Amino acid sequence: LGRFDWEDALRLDAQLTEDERMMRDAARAYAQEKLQPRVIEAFREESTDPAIFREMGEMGLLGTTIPEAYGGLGAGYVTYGLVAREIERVDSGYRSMMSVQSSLVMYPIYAYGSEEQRRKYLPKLASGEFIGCFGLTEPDAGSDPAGMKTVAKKTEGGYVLNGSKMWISNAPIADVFVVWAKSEAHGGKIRGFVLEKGMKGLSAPKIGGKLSLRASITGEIVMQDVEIGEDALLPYVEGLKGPFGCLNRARYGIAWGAMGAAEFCWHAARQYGLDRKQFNKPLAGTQLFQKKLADMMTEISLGLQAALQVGRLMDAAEAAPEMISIIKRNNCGKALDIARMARDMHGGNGISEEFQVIRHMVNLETVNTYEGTHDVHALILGRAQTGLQAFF
Ligand code: TGC
Ligand code: FAD
Repeated sequence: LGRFDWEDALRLDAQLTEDERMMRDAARAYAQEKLQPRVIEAFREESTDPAIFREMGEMGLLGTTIPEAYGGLGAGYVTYGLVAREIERVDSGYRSMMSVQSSLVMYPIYAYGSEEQRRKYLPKLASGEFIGCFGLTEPDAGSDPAGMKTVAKKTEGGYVLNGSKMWISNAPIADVFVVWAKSEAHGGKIRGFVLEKGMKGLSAPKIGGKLSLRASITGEIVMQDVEIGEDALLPYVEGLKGPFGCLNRARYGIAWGAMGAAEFCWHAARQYGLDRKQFNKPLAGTQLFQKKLADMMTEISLGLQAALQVGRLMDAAEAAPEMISIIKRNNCGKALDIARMARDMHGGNGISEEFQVIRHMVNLETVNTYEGTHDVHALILGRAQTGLQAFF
């Protein structure tokens, strides 16, 4: 009979390659040594240090799956997932900064961009010299991005963009904006455009007062007669499958990341229960406490196995979007439940920034909502098995 390691219950580690383990360990060391010491203050002050992008770039954490020729790491999706898990073990906001840059900005430029666009943007995005953002959501189009109002009108040498985007990660500090708009010249179809900071008519005001994901800056993108050349159009994709192709990758990374945040909360609750005595014995020695720890261990072990399986299928180019909906939805929902449970198990200390579980808890509210809400992924999965769409 085999040995049981409570921290790696289903032996995820043994299912990884040497290279995957190495990259995971490097990401863990960076996250624990460089991100962990600044996160409590960053969250309290609602401040985002742009230097984090350059640090992540140096570590090879930006564009993990983008080929080396464009400054990426040329690694697989399991590696990308492992990195997301380590970063989000510290804070969902830091993972958000990393996954927007990698999956929502570098990926579309790589997959849908011209060779000139790839060469112009990818190496600087990979090094963190450029910060990127992805504008799909609008004030009146969230779960239903097809309802977007942003339009691109054809001009002689290019396009003029008008519209506004809402809830955009990284936007106020971004150099590069991947923006989705309905293009009149393409029959009203959704097309992607790459905008740059400083363009006339383009602004990205910060959204203040967030009580979740405070270490990751979020903004609007306002476009008032922004004139761009033909070379700003992403030439090789048309329709909603453009942004969804990016979202598949980011949602997959979130499924791993949410498990990292959950693991932090689980480990913290376990340790707290071992250290804290009430009624003359450690809390961890009570049945209710142990039942909660057992639930946490079980859900995290299953969630990680599912994410690994989808990652292997992504590396084999065989993953379906519905598989990604299963793991994004379930892992985010379970991580949120686990964070709430860990908060409760810490008693009064659970609401203090020092113990960190409440920060993870409020962050996971956002993670459960963005990139397709928990319920929107349920509708995707309901449609997949009944053939009936229940969105409207
Ligand atoms: P529907 O009719 O289902 O599809 C329209 C077209 O898109 C294609 N498609 C996909 N392609 C690739 N991958 C996917 N996952 C795809 N899903 C759909 C589909 O084949 C079709 O193509 P075509 O060629 O036939 O036109 O579209 P619908 O309008 O009915 O959509 C419904 C729904 C709910 C599935 C969709 O709109 C949805 O997923 N809504 C959620 C919106 C969302 O996820 N927004 C995310 C914004 S970005 C963000 O949150 C970043 S936060 C990042 C961070 O900080 O970490
Ligand atoms: P709505 O779509 O209005 O949904 C509200 C509620 O109604 C939800 O509970 C939802 O599940 C439910 N609902 C919606 N439709 C249905 C239906 N048909 N049936 C039943 N229930 C339904 N977007 C970007 O483009 N880029 C980013 O970088 C980005 N970063 C973000 C960062 C943060 C901090 C946050 C909070 C959001 C970010 N988003 C980003 C936006 C995010 O993707 C949207 O908030 C999300 O898709 C939900 O859209 P909404 O907020 O408009 O909610």
